[in-house]
Amino acid sequence: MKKIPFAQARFIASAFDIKSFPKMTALSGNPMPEIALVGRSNVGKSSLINHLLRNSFLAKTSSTPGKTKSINFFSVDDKLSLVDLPGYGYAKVAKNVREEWAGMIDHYLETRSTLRLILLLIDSRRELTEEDFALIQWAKFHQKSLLIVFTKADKLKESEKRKNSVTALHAIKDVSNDVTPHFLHYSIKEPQGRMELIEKINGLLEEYGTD
Ligand SMILES: Nc1nc2c(ncn2[C@@H]2O[C@H](COP(=O)(O)OP(=O)(O)OP(=O)(O)O)[C@@H](O)[C@H]2O)c(=O)[nH]1
Ligand SMILES: [Mg+2]
Repeated sequence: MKKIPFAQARFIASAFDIKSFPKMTALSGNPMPEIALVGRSNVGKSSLINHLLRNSFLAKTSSTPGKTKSINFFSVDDKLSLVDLPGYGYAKVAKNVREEWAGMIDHYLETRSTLRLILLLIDSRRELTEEDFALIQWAKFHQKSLLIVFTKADKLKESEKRKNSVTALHAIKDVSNDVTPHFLHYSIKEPQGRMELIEKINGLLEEYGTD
C-alpha cells in the first residue's frame, strides 16, 4: 500500500449504534482500513485527532471529561478511516450512561471487521487502568495491532516521561506477552510527534497487510 500522507481529512458520520456505523469505502472501491483511538476520558483522543489531521474543529474536545458521546468516523486522504470513541472510566458520568458507552465501544470493537489498528492512549502522568488492561488483552486475543500513545508529553520532564513509560510498558508486557509493544510519546503542544505517528501508522498498516 502507498504511504498515507495525512494531507486531507473530512468528517463522515457520528454513530450511536451499529445500525448507523458508516461503510467506509476508499476511492479504489475497497473498504478502508480503520484505526480506532481508545482510552480513558480526557486522555486526549479527540485532541490528537485534530492535531494529526491539522484541523482544530474536526473532533470535539473539552477540558471536562466525557466530551465525546458518540462514535465519530473521519476519512483520511480517501484511503483510511479514523475513529474517535467515547472515553471510558469517567466516574462522574451516571452509571447507566457509562454502561451505555462501554456497550457501544464493545459493540464497535467486536463487529468492525475493517479495524486494523488500535491506538491506545495513556496519559504520560498516569498508571494504566483496568479498562486499559482489558483492551490490551482483547487486542492480543483478536490479533489486532496495537500502538500505545503516551499523551500530554509536554506535562513531564524527559526523565519522568521515560520512567513512567518504562513502568507502563513492563505492565503491558506482563499482560500481553508482547516482547516490545509499539509506542510513542505525543503532545499536541509540540509539532514533532505528528510525523513520527504518521510513520508508525504507515509502518504498522504495512506490516499487518492492507491493500
Ligand atoms: N497539555 C496538553 N493538554 C492536552 C494534550 N492533549 C489533550 N490535552 C487537553 O486534554 C483535555 C481533554 O482532551 P480531549 O481530546 O477532549 O480528550 P478525550 O480523550 O477525547 O476525552 P473524552 O472525549 O471525554 O473521552 C483538553 O483540555 C485538551 O486540551 C496535550 O498533548 N498536552
Ligand atoms: Mg473525545
